[in-house]
Amino acid sequence: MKSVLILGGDGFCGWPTSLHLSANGYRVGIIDNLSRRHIDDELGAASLTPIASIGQRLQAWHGVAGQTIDYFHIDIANDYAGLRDAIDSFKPDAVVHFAEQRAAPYSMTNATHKRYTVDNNIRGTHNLLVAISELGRDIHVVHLGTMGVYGYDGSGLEIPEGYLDVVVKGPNEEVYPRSILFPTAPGSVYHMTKSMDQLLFQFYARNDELRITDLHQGIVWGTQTEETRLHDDLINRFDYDGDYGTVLNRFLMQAAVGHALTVHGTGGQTRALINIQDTVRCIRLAIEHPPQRGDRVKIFNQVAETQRVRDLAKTISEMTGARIAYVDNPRKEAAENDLRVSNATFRALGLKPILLDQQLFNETIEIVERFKDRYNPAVVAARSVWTRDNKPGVVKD
Ligand code: NAD
Ligand code: USQ
Repeated sequence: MKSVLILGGDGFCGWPTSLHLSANGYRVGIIDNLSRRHIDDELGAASLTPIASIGQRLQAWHGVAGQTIDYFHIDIANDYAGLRDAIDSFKPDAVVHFAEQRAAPYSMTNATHKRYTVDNNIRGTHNLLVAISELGRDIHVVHLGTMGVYGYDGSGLEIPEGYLDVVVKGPNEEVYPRSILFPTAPGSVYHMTKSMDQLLFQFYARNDELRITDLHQGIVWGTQTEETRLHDDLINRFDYDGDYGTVLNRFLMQAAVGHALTVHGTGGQTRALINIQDTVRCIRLAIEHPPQRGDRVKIFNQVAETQRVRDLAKTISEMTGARIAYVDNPRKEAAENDLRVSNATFRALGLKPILLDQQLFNETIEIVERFKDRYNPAVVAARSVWTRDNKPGVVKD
């Protein structure tokens, strides 16, 4: 039986991934310091779905699946010895690393959040790599990166999977072909930490021959997966607040409670999306297709499709009758962009991506309807601004 440690296994992507792997014959352990639950308290926001404590979650899983998932309460950024000892005792074949501060708006609010995001994300990633290197173990690291490392504008180019093949001309017309990391263009402090992670991976793959896969994932939407549906205590989190709520889930939530859909600026931003059910499938595929020792970092784009924000709003508005509000854009980002992204690797591995679909929208809206008495209108507006010139994304009338 293969063993997998899931760092950040209490979070939105990590929890359903832990259950999916446990359901499919893996021995699973979770490391999480529950910092996301503390950030909920700090922001006065909570998942719309009532999430059980980590203890109740694990007990419920044992009840429905008969499987045990081990839990280690460790801060991977600040407790190096704890992390190393957990890896040493659990002896995983693979580690999936989700344990980072992942909200771009949260990372841009103020100096404290900027510093926390960099300290937490970079130290956590580096501690993981050093621990594996110090232990001398051959463990496959699967990391969740983001589409945002590329920026979102290929200017007609289909964004490749991590590397760009270039030819540099010398002074005497000689040519030097190279394969380089796609130049990064992060749009927030959070996205910048994912760009910096890439260099840490490149170094440890070369120097220590660690086997590393970096998954550049698009915006995740949806809530439940096959496994989280099995018991109310397994329910996944659903964020809709101005910091952690992502665009499509926010729009679905806003439609269900009668709030106008908050399109930032013109809504001309084009982004990549993926359903949470596909996230968990992709992680399993990545674990099952590791690089060899000495290989360069494998980079896959974990996306299903691209969509323009105003088109998402239009689709949901036509489906539900919700009003669209074009609000000030709190972010410094291109008002309009085109985006084409290759997802050739996951397709070749057999992924048939879930595309935006009315039935799945309805399922998400049903979840929202079920828990809408927990909805807190005070946390909906996006108040974190990228620069002094930006204004919060507040609906004015
Ligand atoms: P999340 O905030 O729900 O989960 C992250 C988990 O990591 C939380 O449970 C948190 O407590 C834990 N964590 C954070 N710092 C930690 C530390 N120092 N030590 C131990 N645990 C720590 O986020 P998510 O939406 O599940 O995202 C998971 C990963 O996937 C992130 O790295 C994110 O960048 C990436 N990702 C997410 C999306 C998305 O739309 N949600 C899209 C692309 C990439
Ligand atoms: N947006 C709106 N209205 C809203 C919320 C967002 O118009 O109410 C716009 C934003 O301005 C942005 C786009 O929608 O142009 C996407 O915003 P988002 O909050 O859905 O996503 P983002 O901040 O990019 O971050 C999310 C996750 C992050 C992950 C990233 C993948 O929080 O962890 O890395 O998606 S990606 O965007 O592909 O880089």
